Amino acid sequence: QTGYQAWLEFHPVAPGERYDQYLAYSRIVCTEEDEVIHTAAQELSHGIGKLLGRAISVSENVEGGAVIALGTFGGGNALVDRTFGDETRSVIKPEGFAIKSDPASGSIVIGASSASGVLYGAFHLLRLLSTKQAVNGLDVIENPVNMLRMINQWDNIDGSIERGYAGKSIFFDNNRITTDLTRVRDYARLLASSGLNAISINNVNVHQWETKFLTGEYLPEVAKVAGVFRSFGIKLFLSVNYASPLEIGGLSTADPLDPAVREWWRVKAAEVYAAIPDFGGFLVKADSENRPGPFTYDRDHADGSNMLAEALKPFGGIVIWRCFVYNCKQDWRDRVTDRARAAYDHFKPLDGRFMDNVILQVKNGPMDFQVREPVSPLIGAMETTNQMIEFQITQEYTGQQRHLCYLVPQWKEVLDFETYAKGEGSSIKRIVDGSLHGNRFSGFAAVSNIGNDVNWTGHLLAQANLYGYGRLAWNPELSAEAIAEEWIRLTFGGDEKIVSVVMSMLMESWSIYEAYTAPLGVGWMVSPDHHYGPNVDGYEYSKWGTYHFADCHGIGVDRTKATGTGYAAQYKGANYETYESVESCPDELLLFFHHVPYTHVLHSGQTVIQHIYNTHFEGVERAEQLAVEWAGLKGSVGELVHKHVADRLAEQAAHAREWRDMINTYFFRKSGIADALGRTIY
Ligand code: BDP
Repeated sequence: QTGYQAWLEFHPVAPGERYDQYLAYSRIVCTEEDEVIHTAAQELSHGIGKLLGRAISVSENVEGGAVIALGTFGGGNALVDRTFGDETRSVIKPEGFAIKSDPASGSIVIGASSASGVLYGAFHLLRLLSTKQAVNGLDVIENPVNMLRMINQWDNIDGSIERGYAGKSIFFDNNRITTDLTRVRDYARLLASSGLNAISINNVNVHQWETKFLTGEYLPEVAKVAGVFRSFGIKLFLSVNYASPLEIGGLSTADPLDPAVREWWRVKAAEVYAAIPDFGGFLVKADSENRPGPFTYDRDHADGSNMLAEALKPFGGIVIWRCFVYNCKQDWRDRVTDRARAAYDHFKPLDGRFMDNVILQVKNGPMDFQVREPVSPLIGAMETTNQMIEFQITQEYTGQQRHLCYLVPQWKEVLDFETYAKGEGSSIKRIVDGSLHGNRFSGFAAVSNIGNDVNWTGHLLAQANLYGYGRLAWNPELSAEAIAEEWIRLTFGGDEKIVSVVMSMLMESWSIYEAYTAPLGVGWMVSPDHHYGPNVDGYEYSKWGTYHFADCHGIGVDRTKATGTGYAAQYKGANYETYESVESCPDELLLFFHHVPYTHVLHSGQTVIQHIYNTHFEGVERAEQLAVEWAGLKGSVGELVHKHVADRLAEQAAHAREWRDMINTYFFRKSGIADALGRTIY
């Protein structure tokens, strides 16, 4: 057991469990000639075959005995058509599905209005079977809540992955697109089985070579990759270089209002669609961290994105335009320029100017995927603009897949956050599912955490984040616990001891990581560039806009309207007041919004300095405890997997001690205040 199969391991069902019940289905009935439906039938046959330890065939024969039938409504599968009446059909959305038991034949019938709906239905049924649930009397209706459920790869053509912690790219190698697409296919299965439907395959930082993806030299190869994803109902997107007309088009400008530039993009879009008829569209990082963009020509981001949207529109393509735009060359002596403000300041005034096939992709927080940040105030603030949220599955700032950090609880908090964008009931999840503002396009994007490591994610338990992201994008109402439990059962089988131990490890892990790293929402304090490990002042005197302002009196960033950068005023309604006031600001975000003395007393009753000491001592104890809990599973999980995770947890504990000692010593020396509990601080 290497972890390669991830949540599609299909552990055998033991006789005496549900074995006999599952054995009753004699074949899989599939009558439609469609690539995705065939994938669905094959997946069922493969999965059930492994669960039961015997082959189950795919047939077109509808009549006779209990079967598993699948197909689209009106698509020619008689069992599907007689099982689902108009009432059911009318509530199934394009990618949704229904699963129903047919009392007459004892069959299970999967019906959907599209082929991808059938595939999601097949994976749903496999999930039920793999988690050993009863499947007689099924009556399931599922629709995805979010339209776009996307993964962003940050892979480079040389095979490296920006912020990748699980090996090299599975897409690219040595300046070519990989020709053996077996691994890409296996990845597509993992994504589709968790509910995802879109992928951009190259890094948002598009350099010279990747710019050429839009040329005849690379398009045929990109088309082959698109073909692999197509058979799993997943659309392919490319990250594009805003300066492409200059770099590969021979033009002297990339000015979005220049007719020659617009024409160049129109022709380019037509070429791309000739190669990939169902191409998704372009993902763009512009005017951000030294990438080119419309600012060079004194144009704004509506001009820039609309130009691309116009080119893609005839083909049904979309432009996903990132809002991670800020000044990365600021003067650290300037206490007023606030990076947290930047996305809102740049984009909010442009509301109403974007074409309807532009989507703004906004990071979950205003800074950059820290372990704790407030929710971005831009999400929901643009009533007439399509928006989607961007999460980071790859653990750049959360332990780089050497530390355990199950991120679903963090994402849940973000999604449940009340923005008051349209008064009460304006949660983030209702904005990104498009329902609050009635957007044409919306959804989820996230940076992937996979590479060519045999277990995909480096740390085996980090697979839970990839799986959880897909499940949450499908249905943000699922709880973090429910997703974790599903993932554990699918990955490790049904042993209750494994379920309870791994569940508690996952559910504690985010708070443990937060405890021994940067305190109270202040963020950063990591080593510059690679972002692993503690370095309290690593970013303090730099150009990146990431400061904590610690001195001998206190710490934190004053982002109030009254005396600080004014960032707090970007929030609506009660949120503004809550964050503006040092009294009402939640403890976990105190230092994000306020500069306070070390003796400031938190709602918890502790002073800031004592909180720092306590959480860092406790964080280490809790990290050590993770290793103890896992040790208790020796013999219950495969030996290789056990050792692999044990090694990572040992490194995490050692590294947590390094964090503790550096942070505690730093603040002890700065503040001169001793630990009230008298523990050793160096
Ligand atoms: C930061 C990463 C950087 C990315 C950037 C982005 O450190 O590598 O290019 O975000 O999102 O978190 O564009």
